Amino acid sequence: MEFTLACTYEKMLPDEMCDRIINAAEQGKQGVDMKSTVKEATEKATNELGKILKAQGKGEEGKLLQEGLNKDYRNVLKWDLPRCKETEDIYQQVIHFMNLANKDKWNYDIAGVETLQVLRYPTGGHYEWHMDAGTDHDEVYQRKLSMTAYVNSPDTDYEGGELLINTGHIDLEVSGMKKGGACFFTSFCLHKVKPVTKGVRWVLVAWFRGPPLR
Ligand SMILES: O=C(O)CCC(=O)C(=O)O
Repeated sequence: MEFTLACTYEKMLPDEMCDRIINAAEQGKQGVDMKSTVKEATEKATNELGKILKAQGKGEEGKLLQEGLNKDYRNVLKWDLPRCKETEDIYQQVIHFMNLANKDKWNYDIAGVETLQVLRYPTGGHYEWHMDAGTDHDEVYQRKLSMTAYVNSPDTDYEGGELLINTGHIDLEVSGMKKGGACFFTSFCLHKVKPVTKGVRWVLVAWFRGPPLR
């Protein structure tokens, strides 16, 4: 994609890594818990449960439950993919490509990557317009670059679920992506994911941080 706000790579992750990422998420307790609980509980009960989990020190699980309630805005399940021995090769690959993209397009000062996340969009799953930068109060390191990596096949595994990036005057559709491909974009772009109309969309997402822009 020839555009200064975004940059794509046809193949960032080998198929074996893509499959490992989905398997890790499918076996991950957090996402499974959220899926079943949100489906079965009423909104009020789920909200209460979220508060209880937070009070028990399970803040992240509580937050996930409460976020999961707002399905009009974001209907997706998420899992963290913590950095460890088993995932280090995935982190290295992502960081390597981020460095290529950054050198090619932005030359931002990047200090590190947040914990990678795996997202599962079911049929009907979507994510409304939002911006990744400026969503927290970390004044030391700000989000500068965002990434979506396609870990299943947009061609054969699902329909819809297109990533759109707003350029200020058009909504740029990230098209032609294959399993293992990746799109990097500046974290201050508004972006959204259109509803998945058939199948399930799996992606790996990342945010890269660095000192404030000057
Ligand atoms: O699913 C995607 O491609 C983008 C996800 C996203 O926008 C986010 O997690 O902030």
